[in-house]
Amino acid sequence: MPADNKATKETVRLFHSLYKLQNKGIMYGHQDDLMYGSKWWYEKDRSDTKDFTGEYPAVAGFELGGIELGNERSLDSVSFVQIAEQVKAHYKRGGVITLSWHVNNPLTIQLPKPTSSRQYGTAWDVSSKEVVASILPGGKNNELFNAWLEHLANFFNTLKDDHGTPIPFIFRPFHEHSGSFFWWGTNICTDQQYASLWRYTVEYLRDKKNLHNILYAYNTDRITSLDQYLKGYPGDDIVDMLSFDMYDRGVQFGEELDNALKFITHEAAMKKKLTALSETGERRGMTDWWSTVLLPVVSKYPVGYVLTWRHAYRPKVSKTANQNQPFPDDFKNFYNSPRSLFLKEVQEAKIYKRK
Ligand code: BMA
Repeated sequence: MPADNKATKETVRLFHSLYKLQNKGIMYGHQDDLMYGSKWWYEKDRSDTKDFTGEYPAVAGFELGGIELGNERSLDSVSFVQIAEQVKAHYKRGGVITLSWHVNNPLTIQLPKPTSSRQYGTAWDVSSKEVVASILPGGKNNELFNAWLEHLANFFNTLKDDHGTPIPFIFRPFHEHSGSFFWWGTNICTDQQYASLWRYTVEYLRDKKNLHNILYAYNTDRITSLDQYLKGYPGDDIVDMLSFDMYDRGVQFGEELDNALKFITHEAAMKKKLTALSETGERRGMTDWWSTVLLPVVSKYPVGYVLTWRHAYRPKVSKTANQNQPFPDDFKNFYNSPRSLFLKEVQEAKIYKRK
């Protein structure tokens, strides 16, 4: 069951469908797949995954950084109105939606801008270790953070289908806590503060804003043990998915991934939670990464989905041979594997319908 005992029926069905599907195969997900590719920008019904395979990804990822400021566009210049349109379109098709949030830094964003810092005021601004403490109740930025959550909740409230029914989605806030490159990272706040931040955010959205269409994904960056994975874990009562991010940075990746999947999928089975490798990416220079590295390892475990990150829009960069197509040829081998699930298989599973 979803952690939220008031979860809408579509959300409950999504949870159960995903729980079942993770034993059947691994869904493919792609960040901003429906918004742009490296040479195109927001064209109706276009998708890099569909361009290359003929099919949409099973999971569509979208990014919300900037919504908290009331901006019209995300930090990646994507219009939030258009994100809402594509969330609706993908739901209508019967696909899965996941939302990430590179939320700005509520403390440092108030300081005068230093000329030298590229990270100033962003999620990546780790110049202060007081940020999380400052936004929790009693902290000087609590009101400000509430206003930011209000913007987030207002956006969530626009995610409804044609009948006005809230669209269920997976929300993965404060991601990659095991790293220290975001203001909520492991050396930037305490694990206790991190857990409180999570709890505060969920309670705000769920109890104050009455949003009951959200499945919450706990997330870390690379980790080598279950203990390390669970540092800062906010609790089974508010988490629906155990996820982690791991990019291939070298030959040891296969083993690291295997190890992490072993303890995370085992823990998820004990807790009856969903699982995902919520961000990954191929090793530079490899041409057969999808079929020889990723697929064999993820096939050993009940992993709900694997998502690769955005194809950043770079219209001016000249086209080299491998930029003429959005994926390497080997991606077809991943696509053709009976283990991988793209939109059609997920549509057949009717994940939002009563069984
Ligand atoms: C990062 C990079 C950034 C982007 C951010 C949020 O990993 O892709 O360029 O702004 O994700 O999508």
